[in-house]
Amino acid sequence: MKILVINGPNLNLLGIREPDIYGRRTFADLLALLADVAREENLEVTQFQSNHEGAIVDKIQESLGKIDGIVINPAAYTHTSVAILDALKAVSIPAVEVHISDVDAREPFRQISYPGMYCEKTIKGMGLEGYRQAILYLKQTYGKA
Ligand code: CA2
Repeated sequence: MKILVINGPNLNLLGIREPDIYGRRTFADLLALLADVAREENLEVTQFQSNHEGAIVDKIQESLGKIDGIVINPAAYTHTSVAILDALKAVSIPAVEVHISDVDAREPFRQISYPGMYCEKTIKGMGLEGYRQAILYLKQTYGKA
């Protein structure tokens, strides 16, 4: 099973600033976690991070026919991007949204998610472990027995 993990703007800075909100684990730690899950669960997991909305839309479009499940943390684009929502709808690949922080406990503007309107599930406030949970959900729901 092929899973694509997409990370939006500034997530490459994880661990460098705002540890009170996003924790002390770095982006490199996230990549290591994804590699561990892939090995343990016998999955092909690829990761794409971009600070550009159009690049994320392009990546979702390119996934058609190649990827079985998408895990997406759209970061700030969560709260603004109809384009990412439309791309997810267009390819119709099962998707799970992840947020490292508990967005519901933060500013009101973080409580709307456009990509989340397509995603089957949203995991929030679990730190980097949320990515593991999202991948396991996709494997359990869509992986071959
Ligand atoms: O909690 C999450 O995962 C978020 O998607 C993170 C986004 C934020 O805009 C969303 O509301 C919730 C921000 C990612 C920025 O990450 C940084 C990491 C280190 C230092 C500064 C920003």
